[in-house]
Amino acid sequence: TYKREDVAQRRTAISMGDLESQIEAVGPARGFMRALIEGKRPQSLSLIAEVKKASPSKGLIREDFDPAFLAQCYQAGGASCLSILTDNPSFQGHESHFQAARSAVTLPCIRKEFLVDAWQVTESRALGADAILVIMAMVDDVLAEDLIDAAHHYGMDALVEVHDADEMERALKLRSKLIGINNRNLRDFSVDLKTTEVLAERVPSDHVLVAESGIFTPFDVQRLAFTGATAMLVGESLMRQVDVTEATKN
Ligand code: IGP
Repeated sequence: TYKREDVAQRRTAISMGDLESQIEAVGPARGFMRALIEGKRPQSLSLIAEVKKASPSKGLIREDFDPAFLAQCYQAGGASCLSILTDNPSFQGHESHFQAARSAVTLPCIRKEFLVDAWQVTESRALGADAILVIMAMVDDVLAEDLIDAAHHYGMDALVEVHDADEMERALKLRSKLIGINNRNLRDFSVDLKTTEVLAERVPSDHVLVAESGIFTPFDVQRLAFTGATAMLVGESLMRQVDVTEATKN
């Protein structure tokens, strides 16, 4: 609900005309889903590397937090796409983090934000977003479809995030072919890579699958590569490294 109030406030502060000229200025969306497919290597996964300062479960993750620098490290390390948190206060993110990170690289970037209104999709594009996140646990099917339609209208991709079989079933009826399985349970923050292993079986081969959260070791990656996933979304384990470029390479 804090998100709805937040959105209502920003919506009155920013005119549609301003957003449209910002959209002109950021240039066309970079192909997010396409980059994930092209970045996939045999027996491995393409990487969406996340710029994440803090999380609700772990608190502050990285002290020296410079979104533009981190984005450059990720690009130099071979990531295919970036994910940048804008949510505040839970993740200590900010819209400016997104803009700084994206303008420092050429990689497609997803805005990691809790979307509760299609207006936020327009706002995301104005910030430069190449993709948006649709969390099935937070939206009904009508809103989910609205968010996806709005994303596609602006040439963006929509990553539809699920955590259980019921959400997966709903997600597969939607118009986006990009599905994310979150290994983290948003209720108690526990993570289990089995979530991807079990739910991946339901994903048809014309969809692109992203395994999200709780990925730390090369063994984790290997395990997920067997599920048919195309990509992985990694935040914390990279954010905790001193040399982010080197860590991204591994
Ligand atoms: C990254 P991790 O465990 O590697 O830091 O997880 C990403 O999957 C996680 O930040 C995430 C997320 C979300 C954050 C997945 N879905 C939805 C905010 C909102």
